[in-house]
Amino acid sequence: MALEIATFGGGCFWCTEAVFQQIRGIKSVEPGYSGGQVDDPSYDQICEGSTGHAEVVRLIFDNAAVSYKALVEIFFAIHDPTTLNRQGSDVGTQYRSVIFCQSEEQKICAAAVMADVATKWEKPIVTAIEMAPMFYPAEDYHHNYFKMNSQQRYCTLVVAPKVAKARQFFSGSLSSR
Ligand code: MHO
Repeated sequence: MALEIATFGGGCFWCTEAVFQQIRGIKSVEPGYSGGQVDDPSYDQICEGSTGHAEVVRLIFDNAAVSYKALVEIFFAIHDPTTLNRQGSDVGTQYRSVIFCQSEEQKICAAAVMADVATKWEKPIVTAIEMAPMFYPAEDYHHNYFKMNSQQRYCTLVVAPKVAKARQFFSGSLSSR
């Protein structure tokens, strides 16, 4: 077993956290901010949209149990990679589609999956693939947000359908936890 890090920005991190928490082989999912120019940003600053940071999740996974390629495939399946700085009604650079890589190998793998995914979309894919910059963990109340706030409106309307879709598409990869 070797632990590896993967970082994805696919819109609101309440969604991406809840999805990746379902997947076998992922040891931890941490929501946070990355890719901007402000040190230790707060959620309020992120919401203003001028920090340059994206909402991301940083995963620690066992690459003997789940491959990086499989995680990139899940990432592309659970968000819309064709809408620039936007996921549904969430608009702003904090919602951009981005893969922050730890190594040249991850970059090559992410680019290969993206090229494959591109054949399935009519519109061009706008996902950025970059080397991972500094990661800032989000405030505690964003951790396990969907689990803790499943009745909140955004959770029932936006997060729950994404989790359900992921459970359906990736039923073979679900964690038993
Ligand atoms: N539009 C949503 C986004 C939440 S997400 C953590 C809200 O403001 O509730 O950016």
